[in-house]
Amino acid sequence: MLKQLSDLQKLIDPSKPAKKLVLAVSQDIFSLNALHKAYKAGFIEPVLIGNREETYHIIDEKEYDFGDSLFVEEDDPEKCVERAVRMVHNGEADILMKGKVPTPVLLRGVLNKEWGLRSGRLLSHLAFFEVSTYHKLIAVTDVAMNIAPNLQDKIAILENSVSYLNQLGLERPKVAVLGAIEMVNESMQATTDAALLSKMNQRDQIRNCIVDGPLAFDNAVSFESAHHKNIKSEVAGDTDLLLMPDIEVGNVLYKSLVFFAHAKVASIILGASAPIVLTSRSDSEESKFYSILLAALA
Ligand code: COD
Repeated sequence: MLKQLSDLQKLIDPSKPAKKLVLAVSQDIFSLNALHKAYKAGFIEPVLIGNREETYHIIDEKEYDFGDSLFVEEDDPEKCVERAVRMVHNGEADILMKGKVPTPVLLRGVLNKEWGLRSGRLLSHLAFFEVSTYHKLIAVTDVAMNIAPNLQDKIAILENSVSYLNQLGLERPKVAVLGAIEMVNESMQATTDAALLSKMNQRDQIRNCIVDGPLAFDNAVSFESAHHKNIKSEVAGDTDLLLMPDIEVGNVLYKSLVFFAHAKVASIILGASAPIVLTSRSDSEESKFYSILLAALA
């Protein structure tokens, strides 16, 4: 069982070569701090694309040594994104990472039809939280990419996340599909979608996991709450993955966990032709480091 984000580091195979990660718009102190740590730990070989003066100002001030890593000069953020995405598209790099550039600018590059990282699947965001009040790492999707997923999108989001969790060694992760309540109410789309996803899972249309929903947040994460409401569920109180109804709920939960519960977080974009590290500017250096680790494990 994965209890802490640091447990992820034990899953890295030191006999495998370092993965090449390209940082788009590299003049970002937090990304460079995390990248340097990953480089020193030996599982990442960085490529930096960005403004030379600003990037080297940070590197020199921090006295970082990136060895023979490649630096590509490009001042315009959109061109930076294009060059970085093209490198991954062409197989010259394994992982794409967002530097000092707005999320939609990076995502539009990733979705570019000619040189982007489309794979035919839906791209989705998966975040892992280490919260002191929960007994293991809890994954949450999608808090940053898909704005208002419909049922088909939720199936694709689940498949991306479950397949990644399977890869990390969770053979049948327990998935709670969240609603405001644990009963089906046809006026609440999240609850009807949740009930359908649970039935699809029972019928083997969604595999390699145990899905239950609708569950309200309290009974998804607390045995006592579930017991109190007389909910019989294999998932309630022991959830590995929370599926969010939409980006608003997801993003507010994400920020609440970090700001109110002091949770540690790491995240990754799945479903593209290569893993993408897309952390937000407010994420800590540690969070960015673990996000790089998630991408290296993908
Ligand atoms: N997976 C695969 N293809 C996609 C996806 C996806 N998740 N989203 C869009 N596409 C494809 C569409 O099929 C279409 O072909 C093309 O991309 C454009 O689709 P639009 O018109 O919906 O795309 P945009 O450019 O308006 O928006 C795409 C974004 C990812 C930029 C948009 O969904 C978005 O802004 N998401 C929220 C990102 C964000 O602000 N996150 C911050 C929270 S921290």
